[in-house]
Amino acid sequence: MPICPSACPYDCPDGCSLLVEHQAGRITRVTGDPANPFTGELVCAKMARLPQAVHSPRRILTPLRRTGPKGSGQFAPLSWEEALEEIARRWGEIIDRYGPQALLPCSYAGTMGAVHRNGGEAFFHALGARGLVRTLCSSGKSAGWEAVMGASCDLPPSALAHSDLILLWSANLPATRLHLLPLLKKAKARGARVILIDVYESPSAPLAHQTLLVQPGSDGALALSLLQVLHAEGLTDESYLAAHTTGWPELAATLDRWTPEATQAITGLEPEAVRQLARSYAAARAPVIVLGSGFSRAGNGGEATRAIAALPAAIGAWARPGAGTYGVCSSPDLVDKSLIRRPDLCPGPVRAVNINQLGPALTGQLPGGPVMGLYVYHCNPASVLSHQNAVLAGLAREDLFTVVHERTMTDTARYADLILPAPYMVETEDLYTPYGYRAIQYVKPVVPPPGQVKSNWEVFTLLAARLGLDDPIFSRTPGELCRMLVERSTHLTPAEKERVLAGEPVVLESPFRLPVETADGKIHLADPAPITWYPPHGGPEPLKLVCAPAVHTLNSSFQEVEELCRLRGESRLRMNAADAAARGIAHGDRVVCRNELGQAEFAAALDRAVAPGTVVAEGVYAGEGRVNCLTHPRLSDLGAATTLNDNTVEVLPLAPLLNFPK
Ligand SMILES: Nc1nc2c(c(=O)[nH]1)N[C@H]1C(S)=C(S)[C@@H](COP(=O)(O)OP(=O)(O)OC[C@H]3O[C@@H](n4cnc5c(=O)[nH]c(N)nc54)[C@H](O)[C@@H]3O)O[C@H]1N2
Ligand SMILES: Nc1nc2c(c(=O)[nH]1)N[C@H]1C(S)=C(S)[C@@H](COP(=O)(O)OP(=O)(O)OC[C@H]3O[C@@H](n4cnc5c(=O)[nH]c(N)nc54)[C@H](O)[C@@H]3O)O[C@H]1N2
Ligand SMILES: [Mo]
Repeated sequence: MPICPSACPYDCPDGCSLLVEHQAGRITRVTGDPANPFTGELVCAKMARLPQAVHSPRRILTPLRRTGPKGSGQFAPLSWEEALEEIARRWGEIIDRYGPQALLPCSYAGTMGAVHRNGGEAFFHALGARGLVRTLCSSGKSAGWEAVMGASCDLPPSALAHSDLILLWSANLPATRLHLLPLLKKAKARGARVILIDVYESPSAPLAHQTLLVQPGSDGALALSLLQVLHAEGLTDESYLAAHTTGWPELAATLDRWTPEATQAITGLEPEAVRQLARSYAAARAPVIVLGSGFSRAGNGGEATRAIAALPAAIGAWARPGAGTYGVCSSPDLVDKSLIRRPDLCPGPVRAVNINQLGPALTGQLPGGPVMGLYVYHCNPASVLSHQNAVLAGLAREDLFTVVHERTMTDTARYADLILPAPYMVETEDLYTPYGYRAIQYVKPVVPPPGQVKSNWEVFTLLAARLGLDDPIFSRTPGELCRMLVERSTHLTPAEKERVLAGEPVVLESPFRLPVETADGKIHLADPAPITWYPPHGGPEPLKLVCAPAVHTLNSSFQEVEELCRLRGESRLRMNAADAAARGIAHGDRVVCRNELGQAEFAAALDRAVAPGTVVAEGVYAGEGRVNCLTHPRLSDLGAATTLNDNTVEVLPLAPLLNFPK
């Protein structure tokens, strides 16, 4: 059976290299490509079932036009010719009446390929459309890191194998960083200790020797307490601090405020547990903080990242091989994506919508003029964005012309006026540069696209031709764009470029020791002010709501695979046992979770420990009345990011009669 190399296009730090078996236009098996030394033969449960996704009966294979009310999911096929003609006509009318900024693109992370993720930006820049600020994921974390470390990259994942203390801080390895598991196992076999810091016993908990359950939004306070103990007990590396940081005296002068006793009410941790953690951290030879992003999706997420980023500096970790952090910024952009995004094509300054505020933008609650045309590609805003009810109200607007380029009838596609059929990566050509380690892979299609499916870039070139956008980029093929990105990369040697263009997964060695890439080469601990902690946005309800990833789906993707949906199970709300008991809720009961924005139903789950006063909803589920009804479109302090984990709710048993008999 023919086997072709490919790469995972999903938004995951591990970015696997793959081998795809196929026969007669169908893919039959997907395995890990041993040519990639980091991801090797191990693939996740999701990717192993890619054939079921690609050949799902739910796939959309032709353009579709809406025939029923918005949201009804009633559509009839039309030709590409008719669809493109309709888009050009409707957009022309919108531009004539409201100007091009009444057109808004909405895209995020359905594919991470350099061409198909970014090419639309060139198109919408050339059109002069409204801008989209894409800060849905971990921009708060990135901004906090940059404030302290500049453009520095942290450790490569291989560092873990050499570590003797691994803090899994807000990091869910079995779900989101599977390829760290073999490295963690090696480190543990050599005696490394593993500590999980999370708001609940996540799937990472069984990997850890100890789990510290903290209050959501309290991580910055915990980091400051650790710094306080390190400082008070003389465990800091003062010569490292003097040589490589600025602002340590100013920060140290504030630390008395952050004793473990003072932060106990914030973090929920026993002071002695915090002291022990600080001492172990200082005593370790090569401590690594594996930093996920969940903690940073809060009103204080940027500042919290600053505080965590100060920890390795305080003990001089960066001077020691294998010590520091992993997971914040593990790879520089190996190719210059602005060559594809082409901000220079923009006719002038444009207003922009932050993707987290799409609902308010579509329902006219934000300044900037009306949005009359929406083009959604590789994103499922109706499921993944905060304030789901506002997003749905916006999408339901009769006067909004919505085009959705999708693979299946997602929550968003249901509201489209026109749906265009989209591909899987095995049907496209693209260049992948994973963000969890330094690697690059150029991938060709394995099978032809089924039906009338077209790639993101192909649609943009067709639309550009209709709309008279004549920059030469719009006549380039994806292959030509990939080649241009590789050839113009300043990070790759000529030999590496050749290997990339030959289709090899090229994994680059990263140095253990990090050069601090701030303007002055120093780690900034008090710029513009000493690192601090302030409360997250919070809310009036008594329980804090956290949205955690599910193992068997990736954001809203993979729900087209029934087997994965079965393995994931129904939508659950994980609760602390005492909080549940106080509300008369037992394991398995149907509950309703409410706040001022909306309400959503779940099955209560009490089988894993959860921090008191906290509830956790794993995964994104299709349908209305889901967890994102309860999440605010407020932004983080730094990075204008989502604050999806910074909301409060009340939980009630759903009519007790419904829960009986079991
Ligand atoms: N299987 C699977 N894989 C995925 C995804 C998925 O949905 N499913 N999503 C992909 C994407 S887009 C991304 S960005 C990454 C995300 O990958 P991660 O960064 O690992 O995941 P997060 O969503 O950030 O959540 C990690 C953990 O943070 C915890 N957490 C939440 N709030 C807090 C807090 O205030 N303090 C602390 N200490 N912990 C907290 C959550 O309980 C969760 O266990 O994973 C990618 N990979
Ligand atoms: N409650 C809750 N909300 C969340 C999260 C959570 O964990 N919990 N995670 C958040 C995070 S970290 C992120 S990054 C976002 C992710 O949000 P999104 O970027 O919307 O990601 P997905 O939900 O995976 O949806 C991507 C869609 O793109 C489509 N797609 C894939 N490839 C292509 C392609 O080549 N072309 C086109 N046109 N379409 C394609 C897929 O079919 C899928 O429907 O969600 C955020 N929202
Ligand atoms: Mo993400």
